[in-house]
Amino acid sequence: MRTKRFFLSDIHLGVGRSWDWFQPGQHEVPLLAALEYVAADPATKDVVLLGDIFDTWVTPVDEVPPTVAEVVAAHPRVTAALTACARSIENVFFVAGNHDMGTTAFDLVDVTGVQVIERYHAGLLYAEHGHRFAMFNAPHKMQGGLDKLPLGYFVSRLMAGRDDYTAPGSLACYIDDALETAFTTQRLAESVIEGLMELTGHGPQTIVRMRAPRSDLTLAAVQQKYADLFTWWVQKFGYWYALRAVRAELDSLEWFADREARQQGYRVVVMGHTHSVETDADGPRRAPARIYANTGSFCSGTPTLVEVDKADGHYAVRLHAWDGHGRYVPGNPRTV
Ligand SMILES: [Mn+2]
Repeated sequence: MRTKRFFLSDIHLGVGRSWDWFQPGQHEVPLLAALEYVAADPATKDVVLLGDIFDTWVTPVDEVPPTVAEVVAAHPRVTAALTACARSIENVFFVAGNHDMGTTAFDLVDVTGVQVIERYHAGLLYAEHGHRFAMFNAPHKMQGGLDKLPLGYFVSRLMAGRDDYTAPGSLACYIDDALETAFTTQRLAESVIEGLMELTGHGPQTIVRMRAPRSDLTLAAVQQKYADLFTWWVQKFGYWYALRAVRAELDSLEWFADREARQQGYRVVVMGHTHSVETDADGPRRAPARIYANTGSFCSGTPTLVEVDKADGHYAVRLHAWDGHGRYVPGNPRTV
């Protein structure tokens, strides 16, 4: 019986540039090993690529960022491993994150057998990347139109290439002050960009190069574009939700995962995005009502997979971590 679902996320494949978060020399072996590992397990039903698999964001402001198709072409071994995986199990699904926002089946035409879906549901198991809950990375819907790039996109462009920018939360130490100011002035986006301009030596007239059909724009225009970000979230979701959405940038998506579980009745919610691996069970000890698991990342020293085994009406959730010596080691399951 095929009852296991494996989730992995935040690979951040690039096109082989020095600023890419995925460095093939360091990260390709564990990634290929993970795909073989899940494909070889006779109980694997689905593998879910849970977003930020391809990175079209982390590119310095004076370079034009790559497309998903260019990223795919730069990784023939990964593409082959995904194709092989899709052949040996029932389904390989792709759910877009923020760094690969807008990826379609057409972009993945060369990754045979990978199915693009918006969100993953299997009974009371639910998974998505999770960026829509984080204020800087949620698709930007304030001004309508097709351009949904959030403020976080420009944060990535400004921070690309810095040694201290290795994960979404790593800007926390720079924007703390900006956030404090923001809560009194409500000029969140302006303060964040201002803080990052100071840090990176850029000014309001610095131009961010974009790929057509998008137009290049200045950082002053970026500040203008997102000026009402915090106010818009407060109007749409309320003040406390908006505050949580800022905290989600620095911390965890747990509050949102629990909220989804409560409102929709899910037993298990899996998300990625934060790069911090987590399994959190709520409810009475030994019999938690629900579990939130986070897949961590594949562009770090310890790549991690989340497995959810759905059998006999129960869900067993466990992490599998790379041991640094060629193997994945399963952790103890939590059952709900
Ligand atoms: Mn993400």
